[in-house]
Amino acid sequence: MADAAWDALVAHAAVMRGRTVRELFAAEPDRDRMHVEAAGWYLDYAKHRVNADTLRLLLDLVRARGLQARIEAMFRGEHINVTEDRAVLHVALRMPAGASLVVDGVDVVAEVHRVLGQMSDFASSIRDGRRVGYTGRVIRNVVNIGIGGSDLGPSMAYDALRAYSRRDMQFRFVSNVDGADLLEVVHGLDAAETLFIVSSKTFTTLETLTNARAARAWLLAALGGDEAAVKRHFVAVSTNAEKVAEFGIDTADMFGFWDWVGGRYSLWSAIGLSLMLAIGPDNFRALLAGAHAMDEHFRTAPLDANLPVIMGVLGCWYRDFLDAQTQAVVPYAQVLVKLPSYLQQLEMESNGKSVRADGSPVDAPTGEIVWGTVGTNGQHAYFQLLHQGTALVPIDLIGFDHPQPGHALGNQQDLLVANLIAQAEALAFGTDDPALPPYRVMPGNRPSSALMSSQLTPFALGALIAAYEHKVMTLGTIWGIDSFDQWGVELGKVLAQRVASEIAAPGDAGLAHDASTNALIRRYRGRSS
Ligand code: G6Q
Repeated sequence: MADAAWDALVAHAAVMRGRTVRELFAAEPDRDRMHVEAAGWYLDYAKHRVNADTLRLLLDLVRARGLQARIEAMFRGEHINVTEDRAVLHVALRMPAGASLVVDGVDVVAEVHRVLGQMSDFASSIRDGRRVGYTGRVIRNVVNIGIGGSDLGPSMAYDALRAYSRRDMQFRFVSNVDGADLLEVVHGLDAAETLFIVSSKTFTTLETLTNARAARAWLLAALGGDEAAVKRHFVAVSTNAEKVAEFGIDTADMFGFWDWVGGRYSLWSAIGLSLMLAIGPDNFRALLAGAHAMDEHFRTAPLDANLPVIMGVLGCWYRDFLDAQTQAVVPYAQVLVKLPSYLQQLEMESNGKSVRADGSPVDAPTGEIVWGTVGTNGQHAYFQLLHQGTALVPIDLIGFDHPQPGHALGNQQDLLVANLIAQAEALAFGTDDPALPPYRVMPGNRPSSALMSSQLTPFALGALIAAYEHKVMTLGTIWGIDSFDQWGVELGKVLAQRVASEIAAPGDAGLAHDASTNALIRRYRGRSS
């Protein structure tokens, strides 16, 4: 994009490409000042291939692209999701009771707290055994049925916060239309003690509705076939009351949300009901409070002390000026095992776009390919490429000072954190021994951030996820794209329908795809039984 701020970065990158992290530390020994704190998180970005000039130029760019005005527009409820003509208000989902945000004549914060109250009452009635199943048995198993944004958030957060959950209850998540997923999830569960939460914003998603119908059949087969059992064992999270009623779920047991909540931004809404059932309403509100603290920081902190903005501009630096294609996320916390997948959706669905919001094509690379697994496991696998491969991969290393309640075991936390710190150092500085043969040389100059917090509490998790959400918005603003639509994913929702009907249809007439697709359909139809 031809503008002064961008051109200045192009020129600066030509110089910085030739400079190593080792040289940058030699020139600026006080690089430990390159950190920022927000909502209980400490971000160390000193080991990046940037200096003070780089940061200044990147912040000039976000200023030139109008980030602050866009943040204010989001918080005012303007329709910044232009292709769907919708407001983007996941930040309203974590505003405290008593705050007010009026959009199109409706106080959305009041609405949010009404639903939060409904969720809390329901969760409490299940958790303390007041609301029982069809046969009068207490509910001990909760199964969330949803996919994409209606699955990844609650299942990631449940894993992350299991230390805070009801240990005498089971929480499971089914998403894939592969029958193996549902069958394994219900395996060993007693239907009389099982609650299904059908989570679907549209209540039309093929995978979720197919699984919900199969779960209903499983339940009815186990409980004698009385349709009345469905109302005792199924609740819905959706924006579509008509479809929910059609399914046989009492709309009094429907937990609503709004079109201004995007699927991948919906963990904070009623989509988090399964999580609330697991960790309880107070912990769920602490999660929201953590996210809100990060929201306030993002909205008010100066750009050079703004944690999500720093994360965003670093992403832009590598993607657009140093030719990196991917971003690794490595949490040093086993319970964050699903965080890389969650962030994969958040970042890639939001910023995997090649036209700007005004319809014009982008003229610089957008969208980071996000991947990773937990440390230390990754160190025994793909870290080889990170240390000695040819690809430039910026890495987020995420860690905690203390284990979660009940997870302390000897000095294992010290070892975990020692690994995080040692990897960051080795990636940045490599080996410095001229006697080593070439295959043992670690070149270093591999950038990473360390994101540290005291403990993985609900508050800390909320703040972390919100930081990534705002990183995504920062990047989307630089690139001028709509980070809140997902037309490529929408396409996937209709693509299979035609092939599924052709697979089911007898005879070969009417197959009008390309030769390869036709052959695959014929081959599958002709499979031996
Ligand atoms: C998220 C996406 C997508 C969506 C799922 C489920 O931003 O739009 O992952 O969440 O396709 O959609 P439903 O909740 O409507 O079933």
